[in-house]
Order: sequence, then C-alpha cells, then structure tokens
Amino acid sequence: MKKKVPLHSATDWLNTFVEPKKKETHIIGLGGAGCNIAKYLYEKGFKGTYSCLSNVERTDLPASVLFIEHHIYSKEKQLQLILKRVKGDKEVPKPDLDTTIPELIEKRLKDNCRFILLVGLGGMTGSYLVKQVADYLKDKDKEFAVVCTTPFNFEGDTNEYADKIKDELAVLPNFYCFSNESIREKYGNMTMRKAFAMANEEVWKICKELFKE
Ligand SMILES: Nc1nc2c(ncn2[C@@H]2O[C@H](COP(=O)(O)OP(=O)(O)OP(=O)(O)O)[C@@H](O)[C@H]2O)c(=O)[nH]1
Ligand SMILES: [Mg+2]
Repeated sequence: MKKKVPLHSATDWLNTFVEPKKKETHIIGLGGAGCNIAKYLYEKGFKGTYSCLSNVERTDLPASVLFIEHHIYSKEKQLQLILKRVKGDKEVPKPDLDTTIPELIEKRLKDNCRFILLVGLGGMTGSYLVKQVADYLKDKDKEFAVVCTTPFNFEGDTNEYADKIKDELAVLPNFYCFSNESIREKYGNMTMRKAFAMANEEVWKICKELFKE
C-alpha cells in the first residue's frame, strides 16, 4: 500500500526551499581584547564563523577560529611610542604604522556574510585596524556592526586615545560601545579578570540583539 505523506510535512518541506537562506555571521576579534571577547562569544555558543587577530600569539583560542598574528608596528616603534607616553607627550600618536588589512582578513571580508567587529579601544593593534576594516566593509556595502569597549578610568591616557577612535567610529550606522569603567561604577572594585568577564558578558548581550529579523 502507498504511504500517505501528511500535508503539514509537505508544506514544511516546501518552506525550506522558499525561505531565503539567512546570511552567516562572521565575527572578527581585533587586538587582545577583541580576541578575548570573540572567545567569550564562542564559548557562549554565539553562532557564526570566527577570525581573531593580535600581535601576540594566542594558543587559547578554539581550533575552528582563524587566528592571525599580525604586527602593525615593530618592537622599536612600540618602545618609541611607550617612551613618548611615559614622557607625558599627550599628542595622540599617529605614527607611521602599517594599517593595511592583513590578506587573510581581507579575504574573509569578501564573503557574502554579515560581520561583527569586536575591539577593546585604547591599545594599538585593534584600535588602528578597526577603522580600516570598517571603512572597507562600508565601501563594499556589507552588512556589519562594530562593538567595542572603552578602557577603565585608571588606564589613564589610553582613554583619550580610545575616545578619539570612538568618535571616528560613531558615525557608522551599527556602532555600539560598552564602557569597561561602568562595571566598576556599578559593582565597585574587583579583579581585572572578573571585570573583563562581566564586560564581555555585556558585549555578548549587545551582539545577541544584532541582526535580529
Ligand atoms: N572587555 C574587555 N576589555 C579588555 C579585555 N582585555 C583588554 N581589554 C581592554 O582593551 C583595551 C585595549 O587593549 P588590547 O586589546 O590588549 O590592545 P591591542 O589592540 O591588542 O593593542 P596593542 O597590544 O597595544 O597592540 C585595554 O585598555 C583594556 O581596557 C577583555 O578581555 N575584555
Ligand atoms: Mg595587545
């Protein structure tokens, strides 16, 4: 005897073809903080593919995350910049750093995905590259969001620099910023590790709300 196919399962089957395929999300962690936040999202089960970039090798990232070690400045340049800061030169550094987007990242930016850029503003690697990557995506008309954090008040001059980059990024349509300091304001002093974890949780909440259909 011929087996009857229930009507509802037939329509379910049809729907799988009719429904447009949702774009995959590609998460890119830039700089040390960006890598940490990307790792946090991954461990929370945030769906997507992941790339991370830092000037320090990261062996703690999950195997499926594409990690790129990338140096926008030499050891000498880093020392120069640090000394400049130590001497109290308040001029926001705009040295001749290499802000070319690394090839492997650029390749990923061409994918038909939507993107989330994660960065802790205030350092150099992430803060310098996020603008270039965001401009590239904007230019290519890609769907993307930038989610960043700003430093703790006690990080001093770093805040000045973070604010400058934040102002530049704020013109983007999907720009979100979480202040690490707000964790201390709300919960008082605690270890950096705990405060970062709490800040990362807040960034994760922001990301969860993104690209909702
Ligand atoms: N929310 C959060 N913020 C972090 C974390 N780690 C560092 N930060 C913040 O991010 C800021 C930038 O630090 P990094 O990301 O290490 O800087 P970088 O982009 O790697 O730059 P360089 O190391 O200077 O080349 C710091 O001033 C901290 O306030 C983290 O795990 N979570
Ligand atoms: Mg770093």
